[in-house]
Amino acid sequence: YRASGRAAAGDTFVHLFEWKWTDIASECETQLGPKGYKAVQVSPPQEDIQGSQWWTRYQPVSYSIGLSRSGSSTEFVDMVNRCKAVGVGIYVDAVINHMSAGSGTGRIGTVYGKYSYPGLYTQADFHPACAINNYQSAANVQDCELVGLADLKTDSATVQQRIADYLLALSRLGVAGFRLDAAKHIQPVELNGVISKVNQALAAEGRALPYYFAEVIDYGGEGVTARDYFGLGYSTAGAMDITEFKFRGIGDKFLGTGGQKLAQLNPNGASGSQFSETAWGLMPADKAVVFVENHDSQREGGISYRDGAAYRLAHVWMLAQPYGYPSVMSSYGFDRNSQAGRDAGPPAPAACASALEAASVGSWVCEHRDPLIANMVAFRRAVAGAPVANWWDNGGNAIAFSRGDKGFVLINRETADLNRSFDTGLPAGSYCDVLAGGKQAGTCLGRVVVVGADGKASLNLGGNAAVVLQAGIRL
Ligand code: LM2
Ligand code: CA
Repeated sequence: YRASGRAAAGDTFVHLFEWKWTDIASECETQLGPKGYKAVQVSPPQEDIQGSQWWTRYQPVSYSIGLSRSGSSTEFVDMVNRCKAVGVGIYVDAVINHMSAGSGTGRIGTVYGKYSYPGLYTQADFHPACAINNYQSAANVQDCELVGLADLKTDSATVQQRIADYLLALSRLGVAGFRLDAAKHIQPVELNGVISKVNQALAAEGRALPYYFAEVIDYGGEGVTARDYFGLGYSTAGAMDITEFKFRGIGDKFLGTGGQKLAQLNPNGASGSQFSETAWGLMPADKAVVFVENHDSQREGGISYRDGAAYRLAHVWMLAQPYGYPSVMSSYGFDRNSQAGRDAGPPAPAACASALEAASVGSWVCEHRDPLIANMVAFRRAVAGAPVANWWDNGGNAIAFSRGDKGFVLINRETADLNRSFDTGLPAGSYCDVLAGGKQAGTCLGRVVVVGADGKASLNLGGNAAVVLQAGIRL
């Protein structure tokens, strides 16, 4: 059996954070399919606690997808089908480690208490109450309560089956994969129990198996490591992937935090100043889901749409280099300087901001539509498998490299212009800048770059800009 949502080298997915199902369906048809995005991670669809904050969705009170802030179950199914029809899978954010922190009435009317969810879980299905307060202890992290959320007794076969039933129901609707929320807080063997139950049932029905990626935050120095989760999901199908949070360190190069610079992304650079799996202690490339930011980090002060050029260029680089399965975050504007601002839920449906920098509180940013991000999705697929070659840097914040003889990337994060000749690795020709939209009706939409018979091209590029060339996209 093949995992239907599993990524091939060169794939990219997008996280449409808090988007409505109906809007995602049309986004698949008008933007994501045409640009080549493999899948969309959607916000948790199950019934949650009431409230206007975005994070209510991380407090389940039942596994009904009848009506969430993103829409109805009918709209959900329509989204799955319409996206699938244009080649875009849906990845559901599966909140399966815990339920709510308190008591009340859920968004669809479920009357719940902490540890008591009618028809689903009773007190016996939860770990005894204790707070997560010691990240050196795997037992504390996995069997106690994360910010007071009722922690499911995931060692119990009945609990595993209940969770599996939720994932099965979604899989049968055509969902292509799952982000396993807070996976670090579930023991690996227990997570494997859940996945095996899902995969075995789907295999028996002759259905494709979902793609899984576990959210395991591992920056080092804790009792639970990402490595603990390697090999999970092998029981019936391919492996499960894992979020590689250390990759986020690349954001500091683009922001110039503490004097960091792009030249340090040279995979063959001087020891202690290079980007490589070993130097950074990253997990193997075929397991890693990578991202510049996620919905948590953008609220914790990390790089985001506000950073404009640095954010765009970080994405050009993430999508141009070969490591990992990249995820692009798509956000709405929020005030990061107040708790209420950071907690604020999504704005009413409206158009995307005209540019990242133009996004304001209460508007949708739509990072995934930015030309420097969206136009890299097809490039990544086109150069898949080709190694990084022809590296050049200025020792500072200008870098260039090729992907074998399939593509060439120049990023100038300096403020000054860059004017010199580059080894592009490409065959001779007149190439169209991919970031400007490539070629249409026989003409380049942006600049034309002439590559000589020696593979060299003279380029004059302004500050905070990039040029990307792709084999085949030429006059
Ligand atoms: C995650 N990954 O492991 C999500 O990426 C993250 O966004 C979730 O936290 C978390 N795990 C739980 O699924 C978010 C949010 C928290 C929020 C929780 C639960 O970042 O701030 O906690 O969802 O809704 C909120 C309050 C917190 C309170 C808690 C319980 O912010 O102050 O703690 O609810 O009432 C007492
Ligand atoms: Ca747990």
